[in-house]
Amino acid sequence: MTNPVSCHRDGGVLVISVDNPPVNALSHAVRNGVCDALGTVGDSSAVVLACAGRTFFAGADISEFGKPPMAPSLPDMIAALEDCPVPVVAAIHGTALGGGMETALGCDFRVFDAKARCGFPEVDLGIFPGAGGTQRTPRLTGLDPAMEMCVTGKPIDAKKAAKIGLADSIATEDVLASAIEFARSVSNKRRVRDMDNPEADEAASESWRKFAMTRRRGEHAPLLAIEAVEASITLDVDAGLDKERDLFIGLITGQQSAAMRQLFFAERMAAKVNGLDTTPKPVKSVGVVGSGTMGGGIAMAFANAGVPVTLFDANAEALKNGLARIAKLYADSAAKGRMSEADRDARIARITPASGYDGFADSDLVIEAVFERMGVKKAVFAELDAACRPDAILGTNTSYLDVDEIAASTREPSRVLGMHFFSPANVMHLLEIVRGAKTSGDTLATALAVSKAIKKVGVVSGVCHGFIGNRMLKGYGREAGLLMIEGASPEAIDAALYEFGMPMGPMAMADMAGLDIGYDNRKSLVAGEDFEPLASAVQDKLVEMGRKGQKTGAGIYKYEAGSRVPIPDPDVDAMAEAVAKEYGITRREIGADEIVERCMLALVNEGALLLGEGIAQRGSDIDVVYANGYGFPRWRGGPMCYADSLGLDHVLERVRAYAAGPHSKWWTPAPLLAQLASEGGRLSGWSKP
Ligand code: 3H9
Repeated sequence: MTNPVSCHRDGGVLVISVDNPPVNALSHAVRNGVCDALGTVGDSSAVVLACAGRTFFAGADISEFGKPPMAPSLPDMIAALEDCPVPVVAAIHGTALGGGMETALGCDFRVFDAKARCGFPEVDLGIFPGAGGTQRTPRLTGLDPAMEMCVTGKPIDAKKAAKIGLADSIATEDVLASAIEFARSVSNKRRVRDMDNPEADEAASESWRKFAMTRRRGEHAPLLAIEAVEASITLDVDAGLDKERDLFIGLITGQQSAAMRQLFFAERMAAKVNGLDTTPKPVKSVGVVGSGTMGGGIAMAFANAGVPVTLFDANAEALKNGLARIAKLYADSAAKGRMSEADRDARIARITPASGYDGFADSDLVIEAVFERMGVKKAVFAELDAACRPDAILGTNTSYLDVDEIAASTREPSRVLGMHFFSPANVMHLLEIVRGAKTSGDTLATALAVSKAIKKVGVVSGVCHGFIGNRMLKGYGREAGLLMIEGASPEAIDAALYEFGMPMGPMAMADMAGLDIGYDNRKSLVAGEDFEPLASAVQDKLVEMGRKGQKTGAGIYKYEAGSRVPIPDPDVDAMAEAVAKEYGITRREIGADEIVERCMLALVNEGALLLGEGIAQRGSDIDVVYANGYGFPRWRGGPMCYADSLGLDHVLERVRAYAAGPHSKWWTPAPLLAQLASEGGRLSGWSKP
């Protein structure tokens, strides 16, 4: 294996250069190479540590976690940088993340490229900076910025890094040349470990604890990160590092981090499709049909990524309103300081209205986001087929409908596929890419590349009603509806699933989405075959009474004018009781455990069915869909990973127990679940052979 670390001298400065593509992860060979290179300092006056390629170190090598440790460890390498007899300067470009930033903190000085960013994203992997970041950062920045970086995981830019003391200099031109020049100008070491302890900051501790408990509810790492940073106030560096190590080991060996690390790799794996080796086509301009909430959000997602968008709506008034809504959303973001006014104007200017389908004549990709009715969609695709270039790709944003039937309304179905965005489309990270029977490899590869370009996680699904996410949701909603009839109150159902880690329970979610959506959808399905009518009996009555959810001020819950806070309604309990009586069901006390088990196992069994049918390529793809599109707690890894953590034997036994109960027809165990349970396999690790 070639050594990823090389050295050369520039005058009296030893330049240690690391080249470990793609992101210079600090793998064993890198750590070893850097330690060896430090042994060659000789009479050099200073050392510069730099990386080749697109970025400074992106952190510890996550693929080494869980394997036997190999010396030198990352803390050993950082100690070697500190022990180097001459000053060491880090030349930072791209992103210095996690262990990469901790390495930079082991250097005496840090020179940042003007576009470089740094941060501690470890919380997103269920851990915190475990190579000194929690002890060295607050010594440079004080408590509050250190906690912010460790708890939010959000990277900061070079300017902010300089402001809080992490960057000593910002290079406007070549960062390596600037770092070498900087190294020549310093003669003494300035180790962060030798700096004073930071002062206590009760207000910062309290406010970051509050943040961790609300915004990262259920996660262990953010709270322990605060505890580790607080240790830097009183402990000397070595004792602080020991404390950091103890807490870190507890996290890295725990279930939460295992689940979140699995999700990290699953998100990158999702973009890979077996047997797909075509080059994506360039997409330089995009068209969107429909300027409602979805269409507007999709247009913004592209405008945010710098891609010009043509927006058309058959209703001129709706187009005007859509453009006004987009302008307001951008204006609000700029007013909150999330973007500059120039940036706001540039994004708005990227969206051009069109007065007809001929506006799409030059578009490389056109996405339809009109009313969810097959007839309407087919009419739009026939228009697009005629108006667009023959090589343009046509995507439908349908959430349920048959993509093959939509594609059949064009002359060339190979260029058609589903591109199912999640609302709000400019914010949500998931994009379900639905591959039709005739979708070509080019078309699919292009959609996957587009997804990455607009910073979404693309997951490929086959064609079925609701694709991966919404099809699985059917069973989840069915069990919630049945539980309500059988005796659980809506608020008890919501509380149980909220406690499990979902951002909101299924009842509150149905009210937010609008009860009429499910109602209309059921109209196109066969009761008893496609859905359980008993489960939606109360919702059907509510819709027929005009109670469609938040938007009408009442649904399963009531809402005060202008408020989204659900208020339990005894009338709804009475309705559930009446339905139970009508169907001869004796109501009973139902505990949180049963609520969670039934809703979750319904998701899991449907997920296993989807895998067996080849709709999803891998179990981990399903986890990516649920973590990014449905708020499934990332620290549980997704429904398939959760099922694995329960043990598939146990899951199968419980599914069989429900199959022996009153709703047996919905609980036939998925053949793949039975197979993997008997083989000792894992759903999240399963992929299509
Ligand atoms: C840590 O540092 C712990 C320490 O505090 C304590 C230790 C004791 N390791 O995302 P991309 C792979 S924890 C291994 O598509 P981009 C990735 O899987 C670490 N592999 O590129 C993918 O592989 P493939 C803290 C890694 O340009 C390829 O690189 N650091 C790592 O969109 C390209 O990745 C982080 O959490 C890694 N650390 O984004 C940073 N990072 O091609 C994690 C990436 O086979 N990384 N890979 O699918 C990122 O956030 C992004 O990768 C980055 C580039 C922003 C750097």
